[in-house]
Amino acid sequence: MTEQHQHVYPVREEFAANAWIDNEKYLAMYQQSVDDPQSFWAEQARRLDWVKPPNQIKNVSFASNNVDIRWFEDGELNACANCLDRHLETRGEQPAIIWEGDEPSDSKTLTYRELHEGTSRLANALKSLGVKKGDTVTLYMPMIPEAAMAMLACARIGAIHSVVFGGFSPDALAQRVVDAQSKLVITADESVRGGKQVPLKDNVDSALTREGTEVVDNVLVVKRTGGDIDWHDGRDIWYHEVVDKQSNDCPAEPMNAEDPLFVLYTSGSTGKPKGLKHTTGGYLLHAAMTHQYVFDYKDGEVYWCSADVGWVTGHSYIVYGPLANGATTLMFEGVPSYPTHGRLGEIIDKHQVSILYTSPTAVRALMAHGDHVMDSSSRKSLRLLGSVGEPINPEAWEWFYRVIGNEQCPIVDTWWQTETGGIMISPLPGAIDLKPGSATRPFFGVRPALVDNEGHILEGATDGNLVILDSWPGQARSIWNNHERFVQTYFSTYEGMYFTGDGCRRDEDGYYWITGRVDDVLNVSGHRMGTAEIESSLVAHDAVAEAAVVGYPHDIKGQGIYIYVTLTDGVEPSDDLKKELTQWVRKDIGPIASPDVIQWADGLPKTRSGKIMRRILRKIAANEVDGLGDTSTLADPSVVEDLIENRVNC
Ligand code: 6R9
Repeated sequence: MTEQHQHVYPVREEFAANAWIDNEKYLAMYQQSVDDPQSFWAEQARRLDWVKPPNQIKNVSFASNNVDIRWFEDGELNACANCLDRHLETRGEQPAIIWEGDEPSDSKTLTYRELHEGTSRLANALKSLGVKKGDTVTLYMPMIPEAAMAMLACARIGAIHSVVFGGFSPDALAQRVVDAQSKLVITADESVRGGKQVPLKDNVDSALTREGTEVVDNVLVVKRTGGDIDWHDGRDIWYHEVVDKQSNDCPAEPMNAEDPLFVLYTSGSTGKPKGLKHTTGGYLLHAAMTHQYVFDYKDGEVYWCSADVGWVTGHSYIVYGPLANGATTLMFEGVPSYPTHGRLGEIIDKHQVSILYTSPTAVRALMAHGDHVMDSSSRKSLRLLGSVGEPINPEAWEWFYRVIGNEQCPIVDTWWQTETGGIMISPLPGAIDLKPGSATRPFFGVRPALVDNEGHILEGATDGNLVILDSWPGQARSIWNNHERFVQTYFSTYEGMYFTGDGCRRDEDGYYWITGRVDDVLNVSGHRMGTAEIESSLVAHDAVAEAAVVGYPHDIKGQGIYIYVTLTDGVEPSDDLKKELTQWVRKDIGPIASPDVIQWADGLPKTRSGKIMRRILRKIAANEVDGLGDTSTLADPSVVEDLIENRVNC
């Protein structure tokens, strides 16, 4: 860390004076939340509308022989009613969703009343198609209001949504449909991003030829572009045809607080993607409360989270958190670089956005074009900025602050995970002084700790593995159909603690600095990917005998994907083969998994027991070949020289 990055940005007095939470309040509330979680959360739970208010607040075991997480377990509520119905009386005519299309000329606003009506109609349509409480529905959709409506309509009738990011391939989609056993898929003919069409319906068609997908009875198709698509009579149904004829009256199903709200797939260090199971009461409370306090959201403000609903950030901070708070949430269909790199700022001006929540990779992509990319907008409406998805390097933080925020807006660097449901470590902007690059301090009820590799808790300023010592309401309860894997992945590394998979440093002020994954998970442009997933895709190709995937530092994406490939005997390396393997992975997993670099390797560095030493491969990819460390345990140390010699510059 160089001198310039030690810069501290103190909370501004005028900000603190108007903020929900100032420093004094933060300290008092934090203390109460960890000293007496039962009473703290009993009180906080009142921010939701309960059909039956809970008496049981927290009932949790992190013991590896009995991981059991329950919050508000005797309470009943409906997440959709909390996001829509309860606002109708006071803010029925207020914009709930401002939608900005891919083309700047294309935007529209849905009031709470309109969103409620559309959602209720869709909920009735789902019922008419035989979707029942407890069924799963897979969503593979563009960033259009129907995506939010589909999530909420599921919640309304007690169905469990599984949103699959629209950039995933047919195979990846099929895998998730089969794992969740969805009888219904909701999609669109095409999505539009950056002026290009993405054939969502075609992808669904091809996904549904895969083994196991016979479970799908119907595909509901939103007409987004009117593009040419194939039609399977009896299976495919136009969204507007079935939704328009429904009544707009659909009573919200009372759900137990611990009934699942959604499943969301994410990558791990091993095996297939896992479906994290989130439940209703605790998740919604955590999403709503963090949205209000971390973004210091005030009534009437326009708030914009630029994530996709296919990721957890979109779930918690485009849909559930903001809508539970009666906020106006902006939903953007396109990309920040289309039609020009000024688009992000232009959207902020056009809709008078107060709060912008985006990713370091988006900031770095703009930064690469120089300060003038922001010249087409004033961004005077902005009051607060947020960052999520990966560590934000201090240079990008400073640029975000200076150029996008005109040196007027605090930045909340929010650390959390699909598994945590909502924000865990982040500044509260009226309470915590900022240090560029640090996610700073824990949110209410969150007890982070750093442990060494043996699980001993480390005190004071130190580096370590980040764990969370006690449960919080938004925590995932399990992995879909695989509780054992849930226990294995998160609760068996360090007994009695939730292991995040992240490395972290705590400084002398007790600030947390996330240093990145300590497992075999890559974070490319804020997207999580397991190295094992990409490797197993590659070795399925006839030309590939063996493959090892590592991340390397990438200026814009944070991490790039570097692949070492050993070819099958007799196969000749060539640029065409590199292209073919790149296409192979894109097709298998999706464009987000595209390799950045492929290096041919005659052999891979392995221990005598056959384990690939990724540490060495990571160093070579990063061009840190002087610090390779001990290579004496390798079965054949000579492969390392060969790899260094043939390193691909990146
Ligand atoms: C919300 C989300 C989770 C992983 C997480 C960590 C990284 C997220 C971060 C951050 C540093 C931040 N991460 N936010 N690292 N600073 N502010 O991104 O969920 O897709 O599950 O990724 O992302 O490594 O473990 P998810």
